Amino acid sequence: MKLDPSGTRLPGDDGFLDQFRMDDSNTTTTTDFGTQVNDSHSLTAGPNGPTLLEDFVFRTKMTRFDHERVPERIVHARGAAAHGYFESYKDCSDITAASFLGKAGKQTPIFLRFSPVAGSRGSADTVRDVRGFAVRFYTDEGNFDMVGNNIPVFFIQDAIQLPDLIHAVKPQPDSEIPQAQTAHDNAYDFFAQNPSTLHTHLWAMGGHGIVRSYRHMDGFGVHTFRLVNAEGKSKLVKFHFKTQQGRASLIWPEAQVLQGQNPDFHREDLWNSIESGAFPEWEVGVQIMEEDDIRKFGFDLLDSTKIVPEDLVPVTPIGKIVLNRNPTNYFAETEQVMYCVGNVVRGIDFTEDPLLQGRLFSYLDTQINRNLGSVNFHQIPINRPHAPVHNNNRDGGMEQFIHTNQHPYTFNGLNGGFPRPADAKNDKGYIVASARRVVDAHYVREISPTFLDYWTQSRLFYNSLLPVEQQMIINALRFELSKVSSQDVRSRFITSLNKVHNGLAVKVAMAINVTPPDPDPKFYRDKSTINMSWLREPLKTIAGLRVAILASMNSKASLEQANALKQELTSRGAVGLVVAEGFVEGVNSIYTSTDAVLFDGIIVAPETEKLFDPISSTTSPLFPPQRPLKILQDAYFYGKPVAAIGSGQKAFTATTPALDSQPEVFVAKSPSTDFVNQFESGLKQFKFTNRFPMDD
Ligand code: HDE
Repeated sequence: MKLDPSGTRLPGDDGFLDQFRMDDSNTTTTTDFGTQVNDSHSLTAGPNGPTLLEDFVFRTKMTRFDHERVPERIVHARGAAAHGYFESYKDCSDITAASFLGKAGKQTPIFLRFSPVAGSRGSADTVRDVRGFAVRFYTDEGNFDMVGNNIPVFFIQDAIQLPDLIHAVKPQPDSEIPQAQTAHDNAYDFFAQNPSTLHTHLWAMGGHGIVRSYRHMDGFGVHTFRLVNAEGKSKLVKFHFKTQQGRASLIWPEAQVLQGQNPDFHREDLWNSIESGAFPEWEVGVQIMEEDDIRKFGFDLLDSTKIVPEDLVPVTPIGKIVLNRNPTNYFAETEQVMYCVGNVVRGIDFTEDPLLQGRLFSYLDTQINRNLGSVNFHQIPINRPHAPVHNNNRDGGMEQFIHTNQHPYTFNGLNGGFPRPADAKNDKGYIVASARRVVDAHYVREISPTFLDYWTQSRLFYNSLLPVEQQMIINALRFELSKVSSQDVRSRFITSLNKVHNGLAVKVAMAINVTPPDPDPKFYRDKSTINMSWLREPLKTIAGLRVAILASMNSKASLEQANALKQELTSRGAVGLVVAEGFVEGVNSIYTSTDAVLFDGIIVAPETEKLFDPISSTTSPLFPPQRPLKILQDAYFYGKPVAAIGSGQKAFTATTPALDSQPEVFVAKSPSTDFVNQFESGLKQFKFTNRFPMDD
């Protein structure tokens, strides 16, 4: 149980999980069956003899260990999650009967799990991939799971293609190489053959595939859903979760180094932010459309490869989510949370999107596999609704309840007819059959003709980016395709890309030995829209951003000023860390284990000249050759804000190029408020993109 310092529960903590917590303080070890034992030594036939089969203490302990793992998720295996709450901004009963949206200020507990898609549980956080954004709302009328992503579109249009997509992006079947990457032949073969993948692929190649942290990305429901009010009137909606930290992404060279420097970078960021009280927030909103709008915008609202541009339909805010508590036990909560797209509550309904329809089957099915065949996964504490559960479902592996009703069938007369099917007279919060109508049509096994334009929105996305973001896509595709060995696959992919944008296709082609294609103008529509870019807006807050202050343990003044700066930055919400050659008082990190990628900004403290002198730093036994210089220089090339105080500015002359002659670096005689203000605005700008080379 996490309480705030005043001893009261944090918002969203209704105490539900407390009944399942196990506190071992001041206890003696027992077997699983309650017998007190000493389990630190096996039972052997004499001090040098074999272990005895009758040693139930050894056998049960080892058996439990042997069975500790359940199958990892087939996709989204790696993840990090946190508890928090949703707070409704207003009474939304005009559009939905959902009770958690029924009143301004109403709070509902949530559990939100973030996850890259392709890698296995032990893969690195900063791989290039889509990120899952799965929110469970424990509403007073049952669980609502919004199992979304950080990219608003998806690769395919029909769920039956998911096994193909995932087989293509997962590692090679024979060697299981490469891990958590799409930079290989199978993935690009699939992308080239399936143009529906283009739009999502471009989002992933832009910064949205290598986010700075889970806190710095948006979430999307992706499909069009329905909201239904108490009168049964429905609207079509797209769900949005807009980060209140601001959008920020890494660039590929730093993301790659981070995979080695700190494979848990995102996990740690989320954990530390919450522990430090910098609770991440997202504004929840919906784009609201009428039932008749399904094909009004020139594309099909049931096609998950399409966004609804926000300049056509703005997002209406309906509430916010806040994450304020870390899990107590990773396995019991983050690993065992089992989201189901089919978990909806009254007031929320599905659409006929064929991707969504297939997901309604898959999640429930996969949870049964993950729960080792048991259908009772919903009885695990993290999966239990906080609303009461009564029905005639019975038994199955690991059943937790002792049902007293001896007449578990509907309709029974012998148990008073209970549990009674919900009805309009007695129950206000029950789901009725949707008012949807089925169109009279023949069975077909084909994609809807209204889904067939794969290029207009891919180009819309590309057109809506800043030139520097377009360059990131070019660089990303050059990198990815350089790992594809089949010349056929490379050519086919370029042919497909050329239908999005000739300039893009040509620039990628020239790096990978494919003949640059001629334009294919019949596909090109030159529109752009808003909110596609992650670089246009500065960050809203510097909370949780990491700043290294490079100091020297051999100078008192250096450490003093570094610590003064650290304090000032920390008071503004950032994480200031003083780095020096070795650990003395006032040092948080040492050069030998520090790298530019671990920080969002760098400041050089005074009296550090010797560290940056190429000769002495090459010879220092306290850190790898030239490490302080490399940190400064790399940070500059990664586009991070860099600064120097007083004589620390001498470090700027040691770099190539010499940073003292570069615009956009911060210098000051002393760590004045003015200086910190400027540096803070540099952190909010996040990336100084003038430093990134461009094709033209
Ligand atoms: Fe998933 N997806 N998916 N997916 N998905 C799973 O369910 C599936 C899709 C998403 O943190 C699996 O519990 C199908 C879209 C997230 O636990 C599985 C299709 C979106 C998570 C599955 C899709 C998602 C999953 C694997 C149709 C964004 C992790 C383990 C093409 C809107 C949830 C599991 C967590 C997980 C199936 C496509 C998001 C196999 C059939 C589109 C965030 O059931």
